[in-house]
Amino acid sequence: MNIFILKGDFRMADTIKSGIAMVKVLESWGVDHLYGIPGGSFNSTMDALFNQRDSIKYIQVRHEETGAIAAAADAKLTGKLGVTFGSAGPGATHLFNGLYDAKMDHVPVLALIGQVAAPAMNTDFFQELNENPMFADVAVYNRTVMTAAQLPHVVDQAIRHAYKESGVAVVTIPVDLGWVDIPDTYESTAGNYRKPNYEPAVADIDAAIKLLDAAKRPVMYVGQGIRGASDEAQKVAELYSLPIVSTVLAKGLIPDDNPAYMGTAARVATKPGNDIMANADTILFVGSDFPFAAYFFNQAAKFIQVDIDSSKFGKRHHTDVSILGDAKRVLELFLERGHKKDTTGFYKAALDDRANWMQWVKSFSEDDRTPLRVEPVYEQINRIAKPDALFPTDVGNVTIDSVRFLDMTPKQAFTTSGWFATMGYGLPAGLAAKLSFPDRQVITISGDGGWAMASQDIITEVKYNLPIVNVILSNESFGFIKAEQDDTHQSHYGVDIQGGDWGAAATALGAKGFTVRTLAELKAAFKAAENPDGPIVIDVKIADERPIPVENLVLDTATHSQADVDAFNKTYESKDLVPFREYLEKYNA
Ligand SMILES: Cc1ncc(C[n+]2csc(CCOP(=O)(O)OP(=O)(O)O)c2C)c(N)n1
Ligand SMILES: [Mg+2]
Repeated sequence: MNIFILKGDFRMADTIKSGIAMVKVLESWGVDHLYGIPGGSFNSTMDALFNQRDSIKYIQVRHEETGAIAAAADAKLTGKLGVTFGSAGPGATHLFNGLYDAKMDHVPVLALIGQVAAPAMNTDFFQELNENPMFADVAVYNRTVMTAAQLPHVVDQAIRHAYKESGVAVVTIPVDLGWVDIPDTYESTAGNYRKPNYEPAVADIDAAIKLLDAAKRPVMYVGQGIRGASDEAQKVAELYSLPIVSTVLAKGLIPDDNPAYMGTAARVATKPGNDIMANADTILFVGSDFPFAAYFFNQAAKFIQVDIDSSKFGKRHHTDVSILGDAKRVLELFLERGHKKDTTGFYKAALDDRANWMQWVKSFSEDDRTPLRVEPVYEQINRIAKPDALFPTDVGNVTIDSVRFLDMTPKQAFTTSGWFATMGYGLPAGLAAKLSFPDRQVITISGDGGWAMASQDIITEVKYNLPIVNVILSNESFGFIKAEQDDTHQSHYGVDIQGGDWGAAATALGAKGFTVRTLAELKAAFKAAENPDGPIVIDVKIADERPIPVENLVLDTATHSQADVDAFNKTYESKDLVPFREYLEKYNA
C-alpha cells in the first residue's frame, strides 16, 4: 500500500468535484456567505460556489480589501469564521488589510487564494506568485493544496487552526484541482470542534480578592474578553467598588448608562477613563492585550490579570496575580468567593468625574453652529438607534467621537479596526453587520478620509439592497494625523484633504444620499434614515476641530499656569470640566 496516497483516493465511492467537496466543508462549519472577486485562477471555486449557491451566498464586492475587512468584521461581530477570497496575484495582495485586521484583533478568518494551474506553477507564469511567503506573516495556517483529493481536507484543517489560534488561515488553490472528480468520502471535523474551557485556580482568585480588599483605589479594566460576561463584570465592579474602564473594542459591552463606566483610556478615550487609570492603585485587568498600558496606567499599581491565553500574562505590564480562565467563569468565582467592599472615596470621585464629563458632552448636543460640531450628529444617531443596533466605526478622530458619544447597551454592538487600525473599515464592516444580522439596524460612521478608501462599495450595498445608514463626518482633513502633527510641533503637511459631495456621489451610485450642513438639515436627514428601505449615505460637513485631547488635559492650575489653562479652555470650550484632583480631594481619596 502506498501510504502517501490519502485513504479516500482508493475507496469505492461516489465522486464529487473537489471544489464542491471543499465548499461543503465551509457549509459544515456554518459559513453562509463569503466575499471576493473572481479571476481566471479562482474559477474552479466559482464553479463550486455556483453549484452550492442555495446554501452559501457569494457576495460580490468591488475591491478585495472590502471583502477581507468584511470577513474580519463578520468574525468580530459573530464570533464565527469570516471567509474571503482573492485570485492569484493582485486579487490576493488586495486582501492584506482585512487579514491583518483579523490577525491583530484576534478573530478567525479563512482566505482562499487563487493560483495558476498546477502545471504552470513555479514557471513564473502570468499572475503567478509564490503565495505562501507573502502570507507567512499574517497567517496562523498557510498552505498550498497539492492534490485534488486533499482540497476539502486542507480547508477543514485551515478552519480548525483559524478557530484554535483566533487568526487567519490561508489556503492557496491551484485552479485546475477544483474541477477534478474525487471520491466523495471526506468527513468534515466541524462537529468535533470544542472551545478550551479552563477552570480557574481558586488560589489565584483568592489572592486577587486579597489585593482588591487592601486597595484604596481599585479599578476594573476590561477588554473584549468579557464578551458574554457583561453582567458578571458589572456585578463584580459593584461588589468591590470598582470604576470600570474598557478598551475601545469592548465599547458597548458595559452599558454607557452604568454610572461606574468611565469609558476608555489613552487617546481614543474619555477624560474619566484616563483620570481613573492614571490614579488607580490596583487594576483588575480582564481579557485584554492593551498595548498602551505602560503610558496611561499608573505603573506603581498592582495588576491582577485575567486571560484565556497565558502568554499574555505580564506582557504589557508587571502582573501580581495571573488568573488563567474564561472571563465569565473567573468573574463568577469573584462573586462566589468575595464579599462586599465598602465604597471607596476613589469610587465616589470617579462617579463625580464621569457625571461632570457626561454633562459637558451633552451640553453640545443641540449646538447649531456651522460648520457643525460632531456632538449633534451623535445625538441624532443615538436618537434613531434601535435597541439592538450595530455600529461599525472607521479609524480616525471618528473613532474617538464614537467611543465618547455613542450611547450603547450590550444588546447593541460596536466594531472597529482596533490594533491594526486600518482606515476604510466602516463601510465593509457595515456590509458584514447587515449580512450577518439582516434584521438588525446598521449605522456605519466614517471620516471623509476613511470613507474615500472604501466608498466604491456603496454600490455593493445598492446591489444587494442593504438598508444600511452610512454617516460620514467630513472635516476635509485627516484629522487624527493633523492632531499628531500638532503634538510634535510641526507644520501641517499632507493632512488637508479635498472635499467632495459624498451625498450626491452616493445618489449617483443608487443609494439615497444626503449632504448636510446645518442642524435642521441634519435632523431632516436622520428622520429619513429612521426606517430605510435601501442604503443611505449622510455626509455631514463638520468643523475641522480636534476632539479634546483627554490624554493631555490642561485644566488644573495646580499643575499648569493660569494662562495655559485659559488658552486650553478657550480652544476646547472646556471650562466646565473639573480637574480630577478636586474630586479626589473632595472625598479624601
Ligand atoms: C489605511 C490607513 N492609512 C493611513 C492611516 C493613518 N491614519 C490614521 S487616522 C488617519 C486620518 C483619518 O482621516 P478621516 O477618515 O478623515 O478621519 P478624521 O480623523 O478626520 O475623523 C490616518 C491617515 C491608517 N490608520 N490607515
Ligand atoms: Mg476627516
